[in-house]
Amino acid sequence: MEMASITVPHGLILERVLALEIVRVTERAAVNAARLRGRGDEKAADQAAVDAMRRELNKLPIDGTVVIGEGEMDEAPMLFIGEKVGSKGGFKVDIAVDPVEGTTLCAKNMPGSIATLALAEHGTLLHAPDIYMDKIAVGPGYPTGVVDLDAPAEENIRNLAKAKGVKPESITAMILDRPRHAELIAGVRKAGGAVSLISDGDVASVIHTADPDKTGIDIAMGIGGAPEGVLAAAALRCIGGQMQCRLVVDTEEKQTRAAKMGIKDPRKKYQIEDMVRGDCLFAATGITDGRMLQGVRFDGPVVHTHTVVMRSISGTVRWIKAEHRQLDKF
Ligand code: VTB
Repeated sequence: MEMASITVPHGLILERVLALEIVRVTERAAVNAARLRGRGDEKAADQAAVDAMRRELNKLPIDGTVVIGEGEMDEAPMLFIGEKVGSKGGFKVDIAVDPVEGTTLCAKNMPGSIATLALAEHGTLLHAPDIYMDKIAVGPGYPTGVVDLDAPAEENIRNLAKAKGVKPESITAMILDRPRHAELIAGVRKAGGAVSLISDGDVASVIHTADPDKTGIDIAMGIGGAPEGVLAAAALRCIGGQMQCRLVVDTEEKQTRAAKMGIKDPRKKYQIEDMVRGDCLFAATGITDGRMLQGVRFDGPVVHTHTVVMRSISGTVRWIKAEHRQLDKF
């Protein structure tokens, strides 16, 4: 009997396969972290997710290097920067991980915690130190430069509203609830916009901008972690949208750290293509319920997970709801 065949260009086979394989990685990290939801122990939840992620990454046919991870040096228990993962011998890739984005959200069982990772061609991801990064992001469909990291918040809200064809009152900005954002928040409100404050989890806030009708979020703004900035850029590279970022290098010590990671101009204004220079895959699984992803649900012998996975090469976004019955795999 003749076997049916699927025609996939040779160079894309692995990447297409990996798009589904990385779902297993974030699913398992999310389930392991979710078991520790609401226990007040951020470290334990993070470690559980890291262990699951590492175990699953090591099963993939990749020669992977963690470039955005949990520690800047050889911090053995975590997925540290420079750590090699995968069954080796395969596709050479760089990996950005945040096994629990929003560890506090998970520890307090509050909405918005996700397990996330991005995988890209080797040498194409920005090696960002774990310092702050100023960010601004909007979803697809707007003219290039509709908002600008260096423009006042009022101007950005007004320009975005104009481009969307609505009044500034219909624009909602998602911002981390931090004292450092007092001026930014005031600026958005002064222009007439609404502010949706979050206590953690600014990777998700950037992704929300890609689907404002569903999430209610038009723009993500403010200072968060640089590693989270690179992960969010990978997601937007897949779904479209605009993002501008700049590292906050305000001490000599940070400047040295940035330089050590190969950053020549610490004041550089990054566009998405500067942070993710080639094709990438991005996946996120909900740990706790959020605006876009449901959290892990434990239902007797069945565990439910909700994942989004994206590929930049095709722009395909898949929402995967999984029911897991073989629970020893976690
Ligand atoms: C953000 C947020 C993260 O850190 O990057 C934030 O996305 C920034 O740091 O979930 P501060 O908490 O110091 O403001 C997190 O909240 C935690 O990593």
